Amino acid sequence: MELDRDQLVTLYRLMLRARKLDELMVNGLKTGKMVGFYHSGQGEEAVPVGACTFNLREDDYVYPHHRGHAIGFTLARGVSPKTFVAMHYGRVPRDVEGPTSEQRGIFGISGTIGGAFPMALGWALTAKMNARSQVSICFFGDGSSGRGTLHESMNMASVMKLPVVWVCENNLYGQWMPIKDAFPREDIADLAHTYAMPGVVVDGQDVLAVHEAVRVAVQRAREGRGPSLVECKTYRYRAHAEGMPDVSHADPRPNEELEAWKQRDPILLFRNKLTERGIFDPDEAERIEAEVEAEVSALDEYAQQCPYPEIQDPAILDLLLYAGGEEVRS
Ligand SMILES: Cc1ncc(C[n+]2csc(CCOP(=O)(O)OP(=O)(O)O)c2C)c(N)n1
Ligand SMILES: [Mg+2]
Repeated sequence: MELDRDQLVTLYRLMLRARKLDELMVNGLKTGKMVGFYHSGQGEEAVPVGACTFNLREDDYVYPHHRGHAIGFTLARGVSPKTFVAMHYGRVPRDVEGPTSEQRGIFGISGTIGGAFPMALGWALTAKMNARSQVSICFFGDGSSGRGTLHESMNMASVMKLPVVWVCENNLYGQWMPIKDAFPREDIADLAHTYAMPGVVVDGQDVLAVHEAVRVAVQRAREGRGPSLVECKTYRYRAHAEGMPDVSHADPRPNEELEAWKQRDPILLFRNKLTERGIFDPDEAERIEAEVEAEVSALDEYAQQCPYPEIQDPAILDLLLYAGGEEVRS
């Protein structure tokens, strides 16, 4: 289905917003504004934005991937980023308008990778029992493709013809493990054959390709025809995680590989496409970029005005001091 001009521009704006907010987090870690650690999603924005923005209904269930701490997913679901920024700064969000993540079917992420599969399966079962054509969409990394939970859940979803769409965000590595050393086939989408469902591989840097593949899979699920698997080949620009004191491993990824993927940046590719197709007016891309930068710096200001939580538990206070600095104590 063709997206109209406004929809195309929206996809562009959402990817850019996700990128700039991710950069804010990475910088926030360096300056001590942000507490804890962070798994950057830079380079992978086309997956959440392409998959979730125009394919889902408000009452669908979404299990996001952890990169960018799900910012691309919540933005695509129309959730205000105020909560994301404030909470990453260790603050209590205030004056948040619009739907919460929960009201858009996002109920958090498990710290244990592989936990996604049975949760999404359960929501798909709920969707089927509700009989309102809802779908459950589950994002996972290549690194969890060896988890037993994946196989149990894919099997059961197929046997029961549950309305679930499995989307693999394959960035070729699970932490420091190259997927080629951990999975015996080239494509994770090949698992679809075993579990008797359609499986496709798409260019995860192409937001329209992701949108279209997920659209087909969602439609199939809504029509009661069961699950599908969509694999998006993508790449992360930054370390597995940053801000973690114990991350001492060297990044095994060759520099040339990283540089080659950066040439196919999802935002850059889409910007070129929209310019070539005459969708963008001459100055539009620059104007959008300036607007998004202004929004993000307003969010930065906003979050710094939000209060710290009342902390009663000395163990939590110690943890925050360790991660965030002395300011928390006052
Ligand atoms: C069961 C489990 N094992 C290990 C970890 C530590 N861990 C967190 S993310 C990650 C890598 C996951 O790789 P992948 O699924 O490919 O996602 P990516 O981080 O590459 O986006 C690992 C090993 C974990 N959270 N849960
Ligand atoms: Mg991975």
